[in-house]
Amino acid sequence: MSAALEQKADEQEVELTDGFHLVIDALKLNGIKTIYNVPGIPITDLGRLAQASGMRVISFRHEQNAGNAAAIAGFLTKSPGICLTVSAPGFLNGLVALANATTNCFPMILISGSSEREIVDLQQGDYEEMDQLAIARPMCKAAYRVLHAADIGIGIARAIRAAVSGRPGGVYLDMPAKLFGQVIEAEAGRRSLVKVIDPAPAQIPAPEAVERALDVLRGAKRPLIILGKGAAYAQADNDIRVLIEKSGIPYIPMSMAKGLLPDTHPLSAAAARSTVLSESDVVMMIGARLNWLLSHGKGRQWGPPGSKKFIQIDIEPREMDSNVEIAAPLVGDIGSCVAALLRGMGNDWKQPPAEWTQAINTKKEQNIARMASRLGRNAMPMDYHSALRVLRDVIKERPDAILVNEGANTLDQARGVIDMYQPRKRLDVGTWGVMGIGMGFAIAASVETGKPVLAIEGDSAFGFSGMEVETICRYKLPVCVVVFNNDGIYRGDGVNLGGGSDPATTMFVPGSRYDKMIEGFGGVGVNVTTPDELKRAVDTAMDSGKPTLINAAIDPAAGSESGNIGNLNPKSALNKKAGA
Ligand code: OXT
Ligand code: ADP
Ligand code: MG
Repeated sequence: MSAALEQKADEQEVELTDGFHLVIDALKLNGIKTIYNVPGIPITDLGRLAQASGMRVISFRHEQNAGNAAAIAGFLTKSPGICLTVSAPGFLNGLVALANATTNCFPMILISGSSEREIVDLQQGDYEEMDQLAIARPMCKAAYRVLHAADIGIGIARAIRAAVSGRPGGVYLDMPAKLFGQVIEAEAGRRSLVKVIDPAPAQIPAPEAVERALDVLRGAKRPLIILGKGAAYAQADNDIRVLIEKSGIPYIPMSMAKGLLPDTHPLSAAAARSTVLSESDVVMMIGARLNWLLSHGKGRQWGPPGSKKFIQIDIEPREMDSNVEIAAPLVGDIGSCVAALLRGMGNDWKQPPAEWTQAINTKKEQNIARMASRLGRNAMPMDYHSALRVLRDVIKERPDAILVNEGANTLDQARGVIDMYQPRKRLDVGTWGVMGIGMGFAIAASVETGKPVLAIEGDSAFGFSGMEVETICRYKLPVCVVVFNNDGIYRGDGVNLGGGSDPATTMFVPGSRYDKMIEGFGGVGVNVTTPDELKRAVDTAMDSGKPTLINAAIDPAAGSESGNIGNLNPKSALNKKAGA
């Protein structure tokens, strides 16, 4: 505090505030109710004071998990999730989540305390010294530093607007330690705060772009709609459903768009994925990018070159033509674009030819029958399908539960087997296929929605964030974690090609008991070896709402290398021992 301000405060009893309180006031003014953090220098008091002010502050064991929690909170609510970390190492731990949020178009703000600018810039070796702003900048949508308490309001306003407007993403806000202790007059502080008006303004599509898209759609004989997680994020659920049903166009949901319409919807072509991708003549993407998950819109999967026209609805103009030519770019927010399409369709829309929908139904029936026969087998030890059959039933019986899912086989098989019935109920590894989102996503899903959470985790995937079961127990969250324990990454029967006594690189301790972990924190641990035991244990957990971890023993030989994306896994042609 300056000497002059101190004297004035003493003499006139002027009310004062400081950096800590201004950050909290600025967040609260903008409707932010929760902070996901790991305490430490210089932000310990920020978390404490935020809790004292009535905010919910969830303290994690590792910043990456706090960051993942903030990111998925952003996806679920359309308001930026806040992650708070200490300087250098804490900041770096949070950075993976910030970069992942940006890649997935989830709005979040990483607020990190940092060391003193004067010392950092001269590289004089401050406590946890690092030029965090420079490091964060290429990893996120925007990065700002606040040096003066009077700028905190504007700094947080800029961060919020940057996170949620246009294509959502991650924002970094650097707050040097000294900032928190800066004292100013409370009235000046109040005046400096900014309530962001209309943080994510509607982006209305151009009428001619809407007409162009409708023209291409009208000309289609074999149309297809692809719903991506942008469509789930947009919360235009009803209009999207009406668009699909009124147009009669079959659709496939990308993984996190499952449930936008119930997966059992007659127009879902998810079970005829290859057929619709290769044989469609017009494809309309709604909030889905033509990235690796869609083979970049070209190649064998998409049928002969030139056999398709693409329509793309996206808020980001530069997404258009990023991989293939987009015949009808529809730039705008999904809510506005879908509403405009619905208005333009009129009342005499012609549904796609019956041959197209019949061909899809035939393929669907074949794949569903194939899946049914795999689900019907009662393998012992359990394989993925026998375990997933009962978890499919759990979600059918409890459609408002949130499903978190990561792993390789555990991810790919669960995505196909478990039908989702409501929007934004399936949260998974997203665009990067990143392991480690599990417990952070589960915690935030529970905190933000109050709904029960079922996390289906590969044993490797779980290991990336497993320590957070303590956090789940500490906050008594209704989270049931099922670890698909096949003793390793992809499979549990790897061999050491060198012949030594070390285990193979992809192996874990065989027969591990992950259920024991949660018992140490007062949660419920259950070990299961049959589908019946698994169903009983999950039902009990979901009924009780008690933190539970179920160790489900899966046949170590049941999985395949890299799950469904083995084609992306390079193999050495010289490695004869690996059978290449
Ligand atoms: O149409 P056709 O005939 O082709 O059939 C398709 C559908 O029509 C049909 N289908 C159905 N049939 C009947 N009924 C229904 N309901 C139905 N639904 C669909 O099924 C087929 C297939 O359909 P699908 O699944 O839709 O289509 P497909 O072809 O698979 O789709 C392509 C993709 C690309 C869209 C899809 O595969 C996809 O979304 N994939 C995502 C894959 C992904 O992201 N994987 C995670 C990354 S793998 C790897 O990187 C791992 N690592 C390395 C690592 C990572 N990732 N991160 C970090 C920080 N460090 C390291 C690690 C360590 S995974 C991993 C751990 C793995 O071990 P775990 O122990 O955790 O897990 P386990 O493997 O279980 O041991
Ligand atoms: P998926 O992995 O499900 O295919 P992606 O993450 O690749 O989905 O794509 C999501 C797309 O949605 C991004 O290109 C993003 O710009 C877009 N998007 C996100 N929110 C909106 C919105 N409200 N309106 C329009 N587009 C959006
Ligand atoms: Mg495994």
